[in-house]
Amino acid sequence: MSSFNHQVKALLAQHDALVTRKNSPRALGNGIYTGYENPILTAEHAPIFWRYDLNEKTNPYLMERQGVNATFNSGAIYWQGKYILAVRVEGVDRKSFFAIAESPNGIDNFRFWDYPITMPETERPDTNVYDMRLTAHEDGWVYGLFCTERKDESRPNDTSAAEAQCGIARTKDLVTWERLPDLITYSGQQRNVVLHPEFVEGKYALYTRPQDGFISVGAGGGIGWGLTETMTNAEVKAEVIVDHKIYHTIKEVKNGQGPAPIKTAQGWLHLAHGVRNTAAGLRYVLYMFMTELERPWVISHRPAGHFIAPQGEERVGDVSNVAFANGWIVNDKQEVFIYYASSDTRMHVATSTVEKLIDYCKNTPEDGLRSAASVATRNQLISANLNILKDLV
Ligand code: M1P
Repeated sequence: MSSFNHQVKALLAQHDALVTRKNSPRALGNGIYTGYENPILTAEHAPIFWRYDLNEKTNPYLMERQGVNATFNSGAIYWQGKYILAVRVEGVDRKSFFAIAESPNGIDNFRFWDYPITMPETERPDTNVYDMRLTAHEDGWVYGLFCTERKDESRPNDTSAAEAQCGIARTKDLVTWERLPDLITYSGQQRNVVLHPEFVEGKYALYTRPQDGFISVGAGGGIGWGLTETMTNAEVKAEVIVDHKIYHTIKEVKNGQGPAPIKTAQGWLHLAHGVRNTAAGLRYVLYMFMTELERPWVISHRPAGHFIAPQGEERVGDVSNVAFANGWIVNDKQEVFIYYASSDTRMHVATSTVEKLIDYCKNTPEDGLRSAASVATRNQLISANLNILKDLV
């Protein structure tokens, strides 16, 4: 065998060893969820044939011609017994695209399908697309809502001036996607828009995130809610904020709905991200809340603080100190697989159950919004625990 072919085989073997590596639970959990030792997807999980030209004639040095920089912010769906992610893959050219990766068990052995998603464009081409939320809607379609980013043409001399809006596509097989017109709202920009899985008052319901600028949400912001008659020409005429950003909390600067909420007998479970500013830059963490079953826009339970924050190596990456989630899966056993990205670089999983997440949302104290209130809440826990410990030891 030629040395070239030998090297190709070595690359393929190394890739296969990475993809098939077993994942194991981290030793000590917090009772709410189980974390796992390894990321489930990294840039190196992208197939070798996506990155290298494997023809010796055109690539005698076996160069990685089209490198992949990151695999992160993934939508998720349980599909024909498989755990499916619609991954945000970012090439070294900084362009993101979507690609499906599937796993038999949800915690390891994620393998990309041969081709990324070919996402049709509207008459106004996207510069960059990312952060797809998948919703299996009761109308029978699987919708993918994502951010479409384009140059802000009103500021032609500013090469960083961008505009974010909500792109919409739908599919029946996750392979062929029908692109629909972008969502129309009456806010400046939109990111983190998510389709609720059921009709509400006979209409499609959307969680939105109005923002004044591309990065800064400005004076507004918060997780919004609005209805649209149709998804084929989606338009939210009235947006109301249902989860506000709040001073000196984990969502002081901005927040955004994560994946579509999970329906339970006791209400809807929500996962979201909250952002605060620090001397070291923005810090993104995940938090949860529950909304009423019949009124999914009305919050019934708000556990204080973060649910998942970036830890250890997760804190470092292209955009450090970020935990971000736009996908989770409930399987037939009511187990929940929470797919989160760390620092805009790689994907992880944490597992829990519907029962545990309801308990977490209902029985974790709310944020009292003052240090004194936090101490009072903690003191109740301490005195109750000291009574128990007295009898134990
Ligand atoms: O870089 C962190 C995240 O920033 C944006 O999220 P948000 O709109 O809430 O600020 C998105 O670009 C997201 O993709 C990214 O992970």
